[in-house]
Amino acid sequence: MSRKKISLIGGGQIGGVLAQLIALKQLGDVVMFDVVENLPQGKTLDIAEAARVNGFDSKVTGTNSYKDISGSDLVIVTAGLPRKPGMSRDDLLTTNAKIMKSVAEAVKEYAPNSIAIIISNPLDAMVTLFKNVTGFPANRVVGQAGVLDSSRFATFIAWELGVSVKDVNALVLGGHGDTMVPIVRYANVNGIPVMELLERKYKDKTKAAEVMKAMVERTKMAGGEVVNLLKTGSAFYSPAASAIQMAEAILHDEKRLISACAYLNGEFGVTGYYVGVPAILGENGVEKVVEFSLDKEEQALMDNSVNAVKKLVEDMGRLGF
Ligand code: A3D
Repeated sequence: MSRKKISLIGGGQIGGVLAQLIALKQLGDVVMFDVVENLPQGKTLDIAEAARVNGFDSKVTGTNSYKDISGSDLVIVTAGLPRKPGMSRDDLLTTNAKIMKSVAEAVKEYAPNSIAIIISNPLDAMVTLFKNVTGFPANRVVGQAGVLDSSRFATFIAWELGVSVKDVNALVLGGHGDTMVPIVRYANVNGIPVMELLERKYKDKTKAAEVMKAMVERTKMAGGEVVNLLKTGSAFYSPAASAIQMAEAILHDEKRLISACAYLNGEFGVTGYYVGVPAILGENGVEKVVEFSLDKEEQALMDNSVNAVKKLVEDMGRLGF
């Protein structure tokens, strides 16, 4: 049985961590593409030369030629500029739409049967553009955002409660922007509602609600918090790890139910847009969008987030994409 072929489009910060994680986990062979001459070759040579020490057999190679992604099973796209302090993800729209269009055209030509995970920002618009340009069926194009946003929310909850993050379940839905929707009602530690644990900790409902509100706000702004600290780019370890969880679900047909930016066909009352929702990921990519009832407040937040995604996609249309 041959190993899976995983192509990384973009060999920057996230691309580099992706390549290393794929090799360490032996998910398949890696081809890293970038437009910068010698960058993907250098990065992958460095990673490959650690194979003896890390004990992996995955081949990790770099290229500036799209021909080399031919026959990929999975493509992960990080091509595009990251944010700098003071920028919103939406400020990247014009530059990254141009890049994403060229990437999608190449993937359509050289890897027409692949499943694609998109990471480039502004995420919801970039996934939409990739799907429109490739014409791939919706199940084969998915965006990474919700896994990371949910992981950030879970991390803050674990720190606050002094419990292992492994026992925290926290789901973040909606667009990957400041309007994202952390679902407080279902956040739990091994089944015990986080709100109850906070109320017991503070013996005060108002204080517990304030602490939760602060964690929700920090989750929504978590990407910006890292950008402000790094100054020269955005988060890359955690976005890469999050995409790897999705890649594993797909390559190992795990049927994981995770938050993913998936194409909606009436689910959650939305048709024709990519939005962060609970989805089952398996060998066919997005195998199912899983609906559940939102309460009034959650629905209002979701509507607000969906409207932000719609506006972003309309802006992209006005730019000619
Ligand atoms: P960076 O380190 O700048 O890497 C991007 C790479 O894309 C660079 O190596 C560029 O040379 C390359 N590139 C530029 N144009 C092209 C092209 N036409 N074809 C192929 N490659 C090209 O950025 P990064 O890796 O830190 O981030 C990559 C993207 O992910 C950015 O758009 C970020 O905003 C985004 N991002 C998304 C999340 C999500 O959770 C959705 C999180 C963090 C970053």
